[in-house]
Amino acid sequence: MKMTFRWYGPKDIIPLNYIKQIPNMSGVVTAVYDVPVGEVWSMEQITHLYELCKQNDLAMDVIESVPVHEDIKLGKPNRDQLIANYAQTIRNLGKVGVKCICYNFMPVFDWLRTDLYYQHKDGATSLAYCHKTLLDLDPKNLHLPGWDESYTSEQLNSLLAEYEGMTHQQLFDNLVYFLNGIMPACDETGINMAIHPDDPPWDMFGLPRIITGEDSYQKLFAAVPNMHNGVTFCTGSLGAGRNNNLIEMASKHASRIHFAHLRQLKYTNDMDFYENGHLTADGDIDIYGIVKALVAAGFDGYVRPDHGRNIWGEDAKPGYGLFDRALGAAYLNGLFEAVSKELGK
Ligand code: DNO
Repeated sequence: MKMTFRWYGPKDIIPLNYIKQIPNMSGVVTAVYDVPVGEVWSMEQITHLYELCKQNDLAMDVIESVPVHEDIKLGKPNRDQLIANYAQTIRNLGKVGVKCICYNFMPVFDWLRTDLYYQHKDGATSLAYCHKTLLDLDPKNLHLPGWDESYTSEQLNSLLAEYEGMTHQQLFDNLVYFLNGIMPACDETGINMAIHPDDPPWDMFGLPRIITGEDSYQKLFAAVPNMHNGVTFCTGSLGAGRNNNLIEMASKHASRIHFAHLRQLKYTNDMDFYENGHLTADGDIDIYGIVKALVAAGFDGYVRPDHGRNIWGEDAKPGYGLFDRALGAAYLNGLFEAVSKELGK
């Protein structure tokens, strides 16, 4: 396992050397943030980021994310050019030794939460999701917590209209078309693609979501058997789907799990949850069991602590403070060490 930490580039308030001070931290997971989606990331931008990491003795093996243009998800005629651009970004990233790219294929919205400052009794805050609150929102006039509002209402309306009537199968076919288009670049560079599950793993505002659990994994690997077609195993996203058996999935798909996001959820009813510290006892996700399943199955990919709480007065980007993620990393390090020794791995 290689422990990593998400870093939002030079504008992140967390300095790289603080990240380096976390025990066993091998590298950061980052991205070039100032390129419009669909354009090629230049060598100059990539090298700049790479050098910053290197100066702090941190690897930049994992990119999260190279975003996929909506026209690729929609299967529009200009997708071939956009896919060629994506493949060029993969080749450019390969030149500085990147090994893994995390991406998602969620239409329009990425992860969705209804509260970024859910209050815990001890004064900590964390992200939370309430399905009823979400249903009451108007997708055409959204001001969601965490939503970056990069679309104007007009743009959002016309984008949502373009997706109208799109089936799960059509979206899936567009994903397969995209993957087949970029696999040659992955074969050349050795870069693994790691699709992030839909978060939460159910349809939103009538938009199809297709990476939600075991069935999606089977379908995805059957459609594109190339081993560079893998996943980001996000326990928080998959774990929100109450039917997903994460231990079974981890053990069955370890060779396709190029990257693992390990985090905790506490269910509050059938669909709702809040996030918590990483400890197994602090929620409904068996982090210990999942780590054990991964190690037993020979997992040797990248891991990062995922969303943490805001604690100790830190005023951080929700989910992405230093303190609780560092505690998460320390806890995960301990689990991996204990389990690996116990299993003789
Ligand atoms: C949220 C993240 C996601 C993830 C993307 C990957 O905290 O896990 O935004 O980075 O879905 O493309």
